[in-house]
Amino acid sequence: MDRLLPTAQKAGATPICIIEFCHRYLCNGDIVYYNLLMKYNCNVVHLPKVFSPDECIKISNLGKSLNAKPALVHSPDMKKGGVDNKTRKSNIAWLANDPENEWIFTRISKAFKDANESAFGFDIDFVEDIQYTSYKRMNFFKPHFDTGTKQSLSRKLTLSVQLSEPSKYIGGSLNVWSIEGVQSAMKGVGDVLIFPTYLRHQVKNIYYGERECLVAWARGQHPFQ
Ligand SMILES: O=C(O)CCC(=O)C(=O)O
Repeated sequence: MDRLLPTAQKAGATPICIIEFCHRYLCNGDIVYYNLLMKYNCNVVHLPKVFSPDECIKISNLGKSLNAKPALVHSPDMKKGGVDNKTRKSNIAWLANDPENEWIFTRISKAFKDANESAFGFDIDFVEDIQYTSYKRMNFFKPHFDTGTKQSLSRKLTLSVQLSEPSKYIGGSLNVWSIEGVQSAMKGVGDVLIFPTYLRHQVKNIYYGERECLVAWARGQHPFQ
């Protein structure tokens, strides 16, 4: 541990803060994340009203037309993902980057670019297919990371767009463990949260109604390692 302190100091973070964070929240064997937290900042960026309410209704209708299926869970030792109702319960569908969806990709790419320039400075050059997600009553996504498996090591940033009116559901907060503590995504329609994929995050249980969102990831050529 002492060996790593100078790296943290060079990175400008408070070492005690990072070490406490890593000890409390990262699992055994997560030295890769530990090193990442040292190397990169742990900011989260809130961008209000990236999509208008009408646009969110349009995206919600599009998502509903896609016949969303139960979401899978991936872990480093799994070849293929599988359904794991103890870790993740929600339905998802994928939006391909085709001409019909271009306006959504353009807006999301701009949000990534703005946040990256102001807060992260990662090398990012590509937005994956976008995930439409619907959480109904008693759905959730337990604490997890969005990078770590071989396929996801070049994923740098996660973005979530709130599509549902906050009055339409109870629960369902998106919480991210940043270096400053747990941060909750704003719940306004069209609000966006962006954070590094190596930060632990969760979606709390929904007690009533439905929460819909879009989740997108920006990749860069050089994987986190
Ligand atoms: O529902 C969200 O806003 C985030 C979902 C999430 O954590 C994920 O898909 O990795």
